[in-house]
This record gives sequence, C-alpha cells and structure tokens, in this order.
Amino acid sequence: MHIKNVLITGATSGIGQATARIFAANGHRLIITGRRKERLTKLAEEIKAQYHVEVLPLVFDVRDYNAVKAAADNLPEDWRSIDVLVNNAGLAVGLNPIQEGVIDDWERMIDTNIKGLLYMTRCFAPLMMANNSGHIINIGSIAGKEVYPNGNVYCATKHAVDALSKAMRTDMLKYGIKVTQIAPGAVETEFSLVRFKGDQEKADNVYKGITPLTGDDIAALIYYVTTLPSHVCINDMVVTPTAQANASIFNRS
Ligand code: NDP
Ligand code: 8X3
Repeated sequence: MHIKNVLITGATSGIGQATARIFAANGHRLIITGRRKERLTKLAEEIKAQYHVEVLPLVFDVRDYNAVKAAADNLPEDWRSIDVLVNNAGLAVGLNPIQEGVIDDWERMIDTNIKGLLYMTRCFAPLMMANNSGHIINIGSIAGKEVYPNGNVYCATKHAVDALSKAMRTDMLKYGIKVTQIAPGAVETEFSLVRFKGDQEKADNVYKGITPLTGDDIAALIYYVTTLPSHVCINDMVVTPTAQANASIFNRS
C-alpha cells in the first residue's frame, strides 16, 4: 500500500477530526491543524497510540497568511511531499438578514472560508505539483449551491469555494492533481454551536426531528474519493441527510 501524507485543516473538531481518524485507521501519515493547541495535541497523541501512524500537529490560524506560509516553509524534510490536502477549516457565524449583519461575523467567515482556503492551497499545492500528483479536497456546502434566508454571507463564502474548486481543477490539471468538492447538508458537529455563538439550545434545534449526517459520514466520503484509481476524479459531491431535500426543506418527525 502507498502510505500517503494527508494534511487536514480544522482537525480539532467535527468533520476534520473524523477525517483524521479514518485516514489514520487506514495507515496514512497525518498533518493535522487547528487553532486549539490542547485539543490538537491530545488528538495527535490519541491517534498515534491507537493507529500507530505518524502525526504532525501544527497549530495556526488559516486566516494568517504568514503563519500558513511559515507552516509550509518549515515542514520537516520527510513531510514535504503532500498527497492529500483537505481544506476543511471553516465556519458560519451568525444568522442575520443582511441589513442587520454583524461586520465582524462577515470578516470571520470571509477570512476563514475563502482566504484561509486560498492561503492553504497557495502554500501547500506546490508540494503536490513537485510530484505531478496529489488530491485537493475542498469542503464546500449545500450553502454553496443554494441560498437560504439569513444565510447570505456564509452562502457567499461557500459559493466561492464552489467556484474556486472548479478554478483549481482547471489550473491544477497539468500537474495531474485531482480537485474534489464535497458539499454537505446538515452535519451535527460544533458547526451550529459556533454559528449561534455558544447557544446550545439553538444549535440543538437545527437537528431536531431529523437524523443528521455525522462527521464520520463525511469523513468516509472524503476517504472514499481518495481510494479511486489515479485516472478517476470525482469533481463534486452534494450529500444531505435522507431527511433533507435541499438547503431549506426538512422532513422533521
Ligand atoms: P466544527 O465547528 O466542528 O469544526 C470546524 C473546524 O474548523 C475546527 O476544527 C476549527 O478548529 C477549524 N477552524 C475554524 N476556524 C479556523 C481558523 N481560523 N483557523 C484554523 N482552523 C479553523 O464544524 P464542521 O466540522 O461541521 O465544519 C468543517 C467544515 O465543514 C467547515 O468548512 C464547514 O463550513 C463545513 N460544513 C459543515 C456543515 C455542517 O452542517 N456541520 C455542512 C456543510 C459544510 P479551531 O477552532 O481549533 O481552530
Ligand atoms: C452547513 C450547512 O445548511 O447550515 O454548511 O449552510 S447549512
């Protein structure tokens, strides 16, 4: 088996954490990132002990270009070849109509979901291009395919991820690098708690009466797309809970 070097942003929680576990369970080497150092270090130790794979935890904020660049520039020699980059770090903050939007919420979403993903790709894609192979997986959203009331800026950032995934596939084509966007609907993680700024009741209501997707469900799809033959690339995947028809319509029991 070819052991891959897999770089996952936003591994301290949710989809990113589940993705780290599934790649480790399958014997791959991981670079895991996030801002919360304690969680990241603990996860690295757990994964090493459980799956006996090498893990390099790197604490930085994807919004900080200098920090992203330093992380790439200072990679130890035996980590300088990247096979898979999962651009997962992201968030929604607030759910206000645009005329009542909170500027700081907008900045956080735009800086993380768009600029962070761009900084990561700009700094780490060259480590794939050098090998003429690799796979970039961008975590978009159903919010990148549709808009819903009060979703405005979050939806716009995920529409940008949709466009950038197509653009990256075009630009990376000649290097043999695959680009896949995975666009989930409702996944129960810390996502809603972050969106509602710590209001657990509001967060719980998002998933009330449905069986939402889990981080593990999305991680399994992320892993799956990396197992296909080298000539096969899944470009785009929209995945919802069975109880969700589109961004706004749910079958709640
Ligand atoms: P979580 O809140 O559980 O995880 C988000 C992760 O992103 C955390 O590990 C967090 O780490 C990291 N992160 C956030 N901001 C930054 C930053 N500035 N720098 C570095 N890391 C950051 O949510 P999910 O797992 O659900 O979200 C993962 C992705 O999936 C996001 O892009 C989200 O938009 C997308 N998504 C989620 C859906 C859902 O319903 N949950 C549906 C569709 C898409 P830390 O705080 O330690 O930095
Ligand atoms: C997360 C899913 O519908 O809350 O991207 O935007 S949604």
